[in-house]
Amino acid sequence: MDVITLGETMVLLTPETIGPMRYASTFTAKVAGAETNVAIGLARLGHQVGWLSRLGKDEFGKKILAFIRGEGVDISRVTFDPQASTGLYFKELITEEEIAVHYYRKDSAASHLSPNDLDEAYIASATYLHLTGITPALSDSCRDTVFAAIDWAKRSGVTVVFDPNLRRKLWSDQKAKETLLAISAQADILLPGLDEAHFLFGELETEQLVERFQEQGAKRVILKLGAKGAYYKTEDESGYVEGFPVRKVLDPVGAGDGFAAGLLSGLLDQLPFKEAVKRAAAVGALVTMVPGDVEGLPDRERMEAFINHQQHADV
Ligand code: KDG
Repeated sequence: MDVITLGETMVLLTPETIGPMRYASTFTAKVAGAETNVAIGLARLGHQVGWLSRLGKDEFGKKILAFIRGEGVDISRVTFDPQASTGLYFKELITEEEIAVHYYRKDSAASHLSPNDLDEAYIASATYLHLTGITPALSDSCRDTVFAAIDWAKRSGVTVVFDPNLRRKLWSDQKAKETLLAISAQADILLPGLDEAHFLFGELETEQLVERFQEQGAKRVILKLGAKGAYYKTEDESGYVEGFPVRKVLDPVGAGDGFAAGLLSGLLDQLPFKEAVKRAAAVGALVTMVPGDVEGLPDRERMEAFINHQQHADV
């Protein structure tokens, strides 16, 4: 495996009408979850990727499994839990530009993930282990699972990639801070957003924020700056990468996951670090142009055309 990821995936219900959701009568049902968004992004770019999770033994669980499998992600380590339901998530379109997210995932099947669900040999087979800060927010056993997975990865020389993905609806600020800092400190590659870095360290400048993460132990840090691109710092280089212009952002949710998929794809293709960050910015931008969390993730042809078109536009 090139990349293994673990975490919760839900059925995403989006009203077909704009406005308060109480007036909505029809919804589209899609599949979304930060970790499988990344997995799908990587699979579309031709990489070998596996997802480990639990689903409810219900129709939504079956829908998710079929969808993720259909995208070419290895689902051999996904189990069905007969005692709990698959999580749901609603994306309310308050106005054309304003989105609110509502979770129905308390006590979901995935929140019962525990270290016993981990397969050490499976993790050891990967080049990268991708984790997000959503999983430890779901329950204590999920948090233990994340730390156990990191331990296994470290023991086997697997590179740990962590996206803090702060979701304040899921836990208290204090618990989020403690846990996200503890995991960030162990990350070989850390992918915070600017808001998350401010949440953890206060209103410091971009470069100071990255230094703070590195002082805590993170090795390579890429701070995502939204439409402005990203600032990255590794053991031996640092720099800014510009964002790719997007004519109209139709749905920003999932852009960070696209960024992670683009970065890992670039690193797996042995691109120089800066080029991998550029690929990350390109895939992140492409995701925002299509409604849905995964629908805008490009295949290789689309990604290359987008990057090349932009490079010509720069000349
Ligand atoms: O990163 C996009 C995710 O936020 C979305 O797909 C749903 O995993 C999700 C979450 O917990 O918010």
